[in-house]
Amino acid sequence: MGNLIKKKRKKKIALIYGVTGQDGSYLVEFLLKKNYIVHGVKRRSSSANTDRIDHIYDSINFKNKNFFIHYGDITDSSSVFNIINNTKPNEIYNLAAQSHVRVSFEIPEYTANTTALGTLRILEALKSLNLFKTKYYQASSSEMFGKQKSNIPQNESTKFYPMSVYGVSKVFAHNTTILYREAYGIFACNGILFNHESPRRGPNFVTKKIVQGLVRIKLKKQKVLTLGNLYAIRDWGHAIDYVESMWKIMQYKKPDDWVIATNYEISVKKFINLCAKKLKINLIWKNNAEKEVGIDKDLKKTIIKIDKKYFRPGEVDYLKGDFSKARKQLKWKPKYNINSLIDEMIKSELNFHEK
Ligand code: NAP
Ligand code: F7E
Repeated sequence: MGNLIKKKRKKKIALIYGVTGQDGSYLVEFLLKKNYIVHGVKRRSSSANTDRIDHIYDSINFKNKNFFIHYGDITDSSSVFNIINNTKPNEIYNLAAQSHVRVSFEIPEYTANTTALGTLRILEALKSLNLFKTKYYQASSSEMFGKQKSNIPQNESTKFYPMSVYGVSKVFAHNTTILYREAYGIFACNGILFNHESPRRGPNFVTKKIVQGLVRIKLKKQKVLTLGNLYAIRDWGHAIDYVESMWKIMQYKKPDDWVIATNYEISVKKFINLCAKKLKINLIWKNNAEKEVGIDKDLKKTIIKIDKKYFRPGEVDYLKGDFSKARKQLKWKPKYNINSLIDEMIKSELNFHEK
């Protein structure tokens, strides 16, 4: 009898903005396993942008009948309105953003339009369509904490001090989410996620760039890896763990804001050292500041150099998250640690070159 009722219960509908990104791709997999019908929004681009989800959605074979893709853009209000109206989702996950911090200094207005105003467009659409039962998840970011001298680790009460256009835009989106929750009663939540990585991470984020570079150097397909600030400290988790937290946030009895992190922090340089050790590269460091170099001691060759172009006009030096609220109320904790994360990223990179 219980099974019969379960079968008859209507499937939940989720709408994901940013479905082609790192987190979007893992979230589709997660929600399909939970028996959701999933709609994803992809933007038009002149070259393929669906690599991360092609294995789930295949337009020729229709591999998954519960997954649908729509063309749309978070900067286009009419498309946001129409997609939400046509899909009438139970849950919206807004992961769409110009998500690169350094790039946000170069395209500030576009970043604000996407990362800040995109949130407003979705919430306004929910309000105009009277969809007050649709839950909303906002991809907030530890980058909002920015410059913190003594507030370490950061939690839900830590004051924001963003140091980039991206960070400022995320603060706007975060506060807009709270406003629509309080002013209109929308079930709108913020997940304040610290850095999270995976084999699907974009190649211009530092962890992927390091793993990709060192593997290629090991295989003699690249000579030098050029980086920026080696001394920034981050709390790095795995995207698979973090998309689970997004879903848990949406299932909690009331809408709220949550920090999601591992509470373990290392510098970019330590991340490089861990990768080098796992790849059996005998790495030593020489010189300071912009002249600092990483040398393969066995081959007597410089394999890491610093280039000023990767430094940012405003830097975030130290991020470490306190996720005790999520641990206690959502019963969430990460399954991966920094070692298993790096192991998986290296393995995937090596597999790629073996093909
Ligand atoms: P990502 O890989 O850069 O993915 C961003 C997604 O947004 C992509 O699907 C991208 O589409 C889409 N997008 C960009 N501009 C758009 C537009 N104008 N209209 C519609 N879609 C657009 O980012 P991620 O690492 O998965 O992160 C997901 C979200 O979490 C982002 O909002 C990010 O800012 C936030 N966040 C990430 C982290 C992290 O460490 N990963 C931490 C905290 C918060 P294309 O594929 O076409 O580019
Ligand atoms: O930089 C330093 C850089 O670009 C990490 C996004 O997902 O997480 C991410 O933002 C650190 C910074 O991530 C290079 O200066 C050194 O201090 O990998 P990243 P991010 O800026 O922390 C937050 C939470 C988000 O929300 C964002 O969407 O590494 N670094 N050398 C470098 N960074 C890059 N990208 N490239 C370098 O060559």
